[in-house]
Amino acid sequence: MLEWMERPHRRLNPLTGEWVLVSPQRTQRPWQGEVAKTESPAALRYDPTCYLCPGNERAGGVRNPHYTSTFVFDNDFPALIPTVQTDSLNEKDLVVAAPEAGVCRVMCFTPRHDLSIPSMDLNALRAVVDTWCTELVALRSLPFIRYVQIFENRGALMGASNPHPHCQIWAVQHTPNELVKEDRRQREYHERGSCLLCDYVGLESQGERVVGENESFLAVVPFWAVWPFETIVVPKRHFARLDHTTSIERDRLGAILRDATRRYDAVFGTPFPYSMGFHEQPVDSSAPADAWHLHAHFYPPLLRSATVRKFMVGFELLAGPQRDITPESAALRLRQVNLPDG
Ligand code: H2U
Ligand code: ZN
Repeated sequence: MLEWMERPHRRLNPLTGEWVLVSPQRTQRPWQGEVAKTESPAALRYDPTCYLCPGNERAGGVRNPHYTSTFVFDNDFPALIPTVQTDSLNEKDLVVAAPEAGVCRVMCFTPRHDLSIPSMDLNALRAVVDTWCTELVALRSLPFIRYVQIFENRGALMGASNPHPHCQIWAVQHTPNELVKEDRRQREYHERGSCLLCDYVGLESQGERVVGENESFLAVVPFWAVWPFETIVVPKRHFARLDHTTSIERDRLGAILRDATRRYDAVFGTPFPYSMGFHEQPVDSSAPADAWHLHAHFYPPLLRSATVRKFMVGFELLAGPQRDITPESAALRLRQVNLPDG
């Protein structure tokens, strides 16, 4: 591997079949990046102006209950609505459109306005995992739903509209692009006789790209990571969907998410923005269940400090992604960062 760290190369993302350019020679200097403290975490436990806090009125006029754990509601400004239509548009296979139905939900992780995954306790995180599972099962059972995407946008940099800890859940009528790719790649890999991510976990265990782990989950900067500090969280046991987790696995999922996000926050001494979400087997998957391995992706944009982010521009926008800092050095930083007590 060592000689690969000194010359430009490309790496394959086996989950999508896409390549990423890696230019490690541009960052041979050891990293002593500044640790700038900027945005400090929201201090208020309850914010009377927050539309997600318990008892407050939302932008759409509905009042939140005085919830004490997680709280899920239908998005007041949904991107999709559950009306199924059957018409379509196709002019010479060039101007093509099809209707899309769906359900958009918003989920508050906790009534506490000032917390986030890294500062929540394990019991509260367990409630989050349980609620994710309940929502997945309920939404997946709707007859027109083929895929349910849970995602969290954290931080204004990633477009989060509110610091109150929350995520979104979109259930959609057609399997989205990223899932189509992952579905096909996992099916094709499985045709050789084993699961892609089971095999990958085997290769990465205890390795140089590991960020953290517990008995049930591995957090790793994948070999093919595009974003500087991108990670995936993968269960060590094979299963295709979040609600297939056992009780202890749900506790350990909360723990690994907490550990991973605490590491992120410690890297630049700032709440690390990211988009994260789970990838599960789509309802109309082309692959058998033993080909599909649930996982979570974290896509964080920061590169060198709390304010210096990676831009996907130029070559990356027009041709394909590229990175300088290697996944191995990003993993080392995340693994060795000093975590605050707690
Ligand atoms: P983001 O922070 O990821 O944007 O998620 C917040 C969502 O909450 C967003 O989709 C919805 C927005 O439409 N929302 C409501 O449903 N009700 C409100 O009162 C404000 C925001
Ligand atoms: Zn709030």
